[in-house]
Amino acid sequence: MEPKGDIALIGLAVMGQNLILNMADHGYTVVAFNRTVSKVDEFLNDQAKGHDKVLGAHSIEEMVRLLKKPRKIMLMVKAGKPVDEFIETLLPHLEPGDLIIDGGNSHFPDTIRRTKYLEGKGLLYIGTGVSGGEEGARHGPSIMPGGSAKAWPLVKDIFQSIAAKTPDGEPCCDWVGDDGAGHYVKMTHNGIEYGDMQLICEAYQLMKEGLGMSNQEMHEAFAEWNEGELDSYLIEITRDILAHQENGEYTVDKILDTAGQKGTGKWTGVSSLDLGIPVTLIGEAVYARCLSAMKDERVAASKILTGPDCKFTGEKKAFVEDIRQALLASKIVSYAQGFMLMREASKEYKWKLNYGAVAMMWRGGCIIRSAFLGKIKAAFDRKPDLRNLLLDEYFHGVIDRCQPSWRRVVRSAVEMGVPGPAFTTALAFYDGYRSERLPANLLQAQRDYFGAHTYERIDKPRGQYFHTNWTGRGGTVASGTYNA
Ligand code: NBP
Repeated sequence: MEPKGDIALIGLAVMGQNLILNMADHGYTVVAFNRTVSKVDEFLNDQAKGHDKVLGAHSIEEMVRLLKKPRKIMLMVKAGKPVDEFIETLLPHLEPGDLIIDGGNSHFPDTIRRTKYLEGKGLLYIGTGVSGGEEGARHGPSIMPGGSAKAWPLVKDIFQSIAAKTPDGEPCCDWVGDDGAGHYVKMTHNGIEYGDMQLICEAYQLMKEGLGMSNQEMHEAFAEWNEGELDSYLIEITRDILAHQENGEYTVDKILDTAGQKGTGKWTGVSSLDLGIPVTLIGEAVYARCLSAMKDERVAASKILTGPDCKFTGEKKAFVEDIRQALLASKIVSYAQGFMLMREASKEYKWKLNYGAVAMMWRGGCIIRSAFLGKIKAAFDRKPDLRNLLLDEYFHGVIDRCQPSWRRVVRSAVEMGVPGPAFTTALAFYDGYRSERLPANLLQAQRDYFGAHTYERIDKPRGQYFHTNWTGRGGTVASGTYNA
């Protein structure tokens, strides 16, 4: 029998099933396979029933036989060991030029390693971020592929046709770069998602505890915000969550305040530390989840530790507008930090990332989709080598406008004792980034004092290092371990 399959997909959980149906809707014949083989028939007889473009395979051999050459096999399985195990299982059945795609949330160093490994065997490899959850997978995800550049023409049409589209009709999918670039961009996307969610939660806590607003009032505020500059998926779902009731009670009030996490935010923070880029807002967002998870300790501490006895006395409506502007300004800082991180990673891993294309891929289909990303795309269109988003005329105009509100919100939060780590760190970063001079002169003096680590001088060329015998007791020998 003539092989008919355009692509195979392994992993029939929520993401895999929905991607298969999405591909089939776009005219591609997809071969479905799963480790637990019984799930293949369950899928064919349930969600895929009546779809003649979905073929089931009950073994790897059958799956490979059903595929046109060069074979394209996409894994949508749990990230980590299952991906390596499936690669090893597939290898004996493939020929040079065949392509394995990993669409799970793999850590980018794994993708770098796997690309090298499979290219060494004459095969092609793609590690791609797929965002948007179940709904995105079914009706149009954001897809961020990287890996073997030669593999892109093999899947470009499939990926771009199933991807979400921007309001201008552009697919939210483009080639990101070599080896781990796609998974790096997806990781950064998830980190930014952590930051956006934390900012919304801080706005919520300020409204609820600082202003004493009801869920209905907050629902209305978020509904209004979603009509303007903050128009985004996360603001929209927050609006709906706040209004949701079960048995006459608000659902959100019944949910335990301990956040979970799967690690992509942490990976972003670790990478930022590795690369020396201050991605402070995502870092705070990860730590805020960690602090929330210490529920028992917080409950005990709440009975002992005290805060200020300060109530909000100003005009409530005006302060809600201040919070909106603080959120917008902080969000700009968070995205600026995320793009700073990708710029450094691009340099470190030699990826040549296209930042405008990244903003476009995030414009639709994914969790951080927003009108705001259209503005980022426009900023990189204006100046593809833009050093920092904060320096773009549109964004620094917005920050100028929002700054008084942003500072009022941070000050009020501190005065009322309502935690606002993301709002606060964003403002501190902004003030640091715009400072011509920081107190690191004193820090360098301290390092030289106790460790003879040397320092550079403002009255000498960069690259010359000096040591002072601060106490008169030390010698003139500088530390040889100094690493400028
Ligand atoms: P899961 O992450 O829950 O993975 C389920 C699939 O992995 C099943 O097909 C399962 O096979 C297979 N699997 C497991 Br579990 N252990 C395996 C092993 N040791 N060897 C081989 N296969 C194994 O599914 P998902 O939520 O659809 O996510 C798939 C990927 O997409 C993940 O990497 C996830 O991080 C990523 N992702 C998920 C979302 C989302 O919203 N859920 C969004 C974006 C990306 P079995 O049926 O035999 O147990």
